[in-house]
Amino acid sequence: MAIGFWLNFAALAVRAYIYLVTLLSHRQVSEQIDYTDLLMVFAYIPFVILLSLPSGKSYPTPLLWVDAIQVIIAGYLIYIKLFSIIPFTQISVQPISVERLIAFYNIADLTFCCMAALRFRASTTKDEKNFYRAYCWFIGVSTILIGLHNALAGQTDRAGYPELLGVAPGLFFCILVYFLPTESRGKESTYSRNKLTIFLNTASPLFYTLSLLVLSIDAARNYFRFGMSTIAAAFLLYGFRSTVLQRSYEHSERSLETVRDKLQEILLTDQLTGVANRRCFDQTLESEWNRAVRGKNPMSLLLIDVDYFKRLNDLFGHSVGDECLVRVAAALHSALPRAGDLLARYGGEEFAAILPHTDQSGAHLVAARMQDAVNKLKIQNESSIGPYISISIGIATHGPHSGGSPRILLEASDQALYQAKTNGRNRIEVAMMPTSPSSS
Ligand code: GH3
Ligand code: MG
Ligand code: MG
Repeated sequence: MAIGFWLNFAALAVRAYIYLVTLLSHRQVSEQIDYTDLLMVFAYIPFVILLSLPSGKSYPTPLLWVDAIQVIIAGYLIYIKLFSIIPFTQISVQPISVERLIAFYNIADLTFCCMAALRFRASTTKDEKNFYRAYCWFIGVSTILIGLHNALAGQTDRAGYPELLGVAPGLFFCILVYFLPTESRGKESTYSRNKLTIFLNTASPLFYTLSLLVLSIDAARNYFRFGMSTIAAAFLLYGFRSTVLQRSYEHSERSLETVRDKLQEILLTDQLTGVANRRCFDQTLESEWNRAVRGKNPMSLLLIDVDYFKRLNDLFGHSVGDECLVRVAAALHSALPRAGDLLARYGGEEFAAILPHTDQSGAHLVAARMQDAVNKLKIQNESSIGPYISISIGIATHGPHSGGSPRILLEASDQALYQAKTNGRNRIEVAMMPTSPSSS
């Protein structure tokens, strides 16, 4: 914006000086082209870029450069089109009429009013809303004043005081900036992205290339080589832009995938022991059950509970209890060599293992291996059954012809575990499952 305003100020200052000198010397308004109009056209460039920046997100710098180059070329082509002159060559196909120039500035200002209003509507943050509100005010008042100036000054061949009206919008802007609320920065309140925002964010970059192509094709009629070079430039810049965008999409897709995997892992893992959590257990039990029923395969469920764990907590403290759980989980896991088996922390000091394609004898073998692994840890505890930590296991098996549901399998293994507890702990009990043709 600063660049835009400085260019504008420079053009207006030079122009004001020229008019003032002409006015004081009572001369005719000079027909000769001064390049203040080139500055005026270029002063629009930063605003075009500004008004087409995507709302509510950061914009990669390479894209900003591509846009800037496209708009600069477009501004240059507009100047050539308007003035029928290649700047600084003094070769003019035909001099520009005052009406044409006035029409151009009026149309450009009105277009900016519409763009600013659209951006105000599509703003997604409070800062953006404030900014575009101020910009709407500025461009609105400036369009009226410049329109007035052009209407008054354009009617006469002599320089008159209305020419000085041209500097008024700049002054108005300074006053506006002076009274702008400054505390708005950093306020987080955001507005939802509506369809307009999404449309503007997506379509505005295309606008540059399209304008550049149209202007280049038009320029090629009078200045063939120059026009063809800018057409080529438009394609090259668009190609570069697409490559940069594609790269950034690939990058964000990869990082999103990484975050998604990480979240999934967090969602399904028990934080303390690192084995699957209850959520993962519930999901897996359901899916493995369905698979077993479809394939008429057996599956077993083991519920494992640490004996007299409360005592260990009471004796040595919770952190020792936690460490014990971590080691017990690792030992239980080591007893499950098959990739398809799942060990989960069912809750507190209870674990569960889902063993697909495993019948009762197989499940018993695994349970014995688990007991053995935990016994080998020799974690100290003092209870009526010995000086070390032990586990009790309840087994329930779903046979190829047994009925029921995952819930019944779970209840059966819980019953078996209860049996193991009441029968003295540090033991394995097997649940009796109903044998009826599968109903699901
Ligand atoms: P039983 O042989 O009948 O299973 O006796 P128990 O003491 O193991 O059974 P109970 O269910 O009464 O005690 C379980 C204890 O496990 C109670 C609770 O404080 C403790 N506990 C549950 N989750 C955790 C945990 O994450 N860390 C620790 N350190 N202790 C836990
Ligand atoms: Mg216990
Ligand atoms: Mg328990």
